[in-house]
Amino acid sequence: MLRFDVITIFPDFFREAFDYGITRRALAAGLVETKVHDLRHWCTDKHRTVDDRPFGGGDGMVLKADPIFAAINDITGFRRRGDYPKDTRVVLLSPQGLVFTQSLAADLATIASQIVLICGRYEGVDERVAEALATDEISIGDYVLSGGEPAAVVVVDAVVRLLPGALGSETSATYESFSDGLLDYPQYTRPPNLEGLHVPDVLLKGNHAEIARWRREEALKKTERNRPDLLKDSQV
Ligand code: 9D3
Repeated sequence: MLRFDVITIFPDFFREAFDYGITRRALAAGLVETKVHDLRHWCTDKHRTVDDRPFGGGDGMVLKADPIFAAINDITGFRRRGDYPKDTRVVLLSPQGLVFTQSLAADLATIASQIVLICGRYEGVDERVAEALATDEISIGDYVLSGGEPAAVVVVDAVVRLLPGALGSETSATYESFSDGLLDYPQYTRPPNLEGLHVPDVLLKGNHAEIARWRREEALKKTERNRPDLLKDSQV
């Protein structure tokens, strides 16, 4: 059983986030459990303040460290990164993190029994969270989000489908990249003629060797066009 704990100032964001597809089935099957925690629960002042002005000056506000330290202590039972057992991962979602990949998802699915996801916000999070609490600092890509919440949903989805017993874990025996390092070949289904848009003839003829050759060729073309970076480290 893998347990996810999400720490956020927008718990409502996750209301139905895990209620679909493989995540829903994995939850129903008891493979995973997800708990969403409102960071304000650990804010003790009258106004439940989650953020404050940056030391040294500058624009914007910084998410305070002390409520996050209290939350991690309550949720994990431990006070510092060095104290967790090795199957506990505390992930800070921030634009400064390592870019999330399939191999990092596989690492989390294999090693962890508890994954705590801390959602960043505002201009940033007090760096002591990265220094002393987080085992991992993860970004989901080079674009600006308004917070870590969408990233948390992405990480949960990518990890859950790799759990043994979740549909998806058997279809992707090779975690390392997308199957052979290429993008998928184009797929078609009925009807064979949609308003004059025809399914390629080769797929209708049933010559499996020719179909395999066509698919590989098309996957290569698409990868060259859309993701030339993938070709550099694939052996095709
Ligand atoms: C690098 C941008 N920062 C410059 C001052 C400001 C900033 C922008 C967006 C600070 C925090 C955020 C909120 N984003 C996340 O918390 C975040 C994120 C993202 O923006 N992109 C990709 N992955 C992630 S994971 C968390």
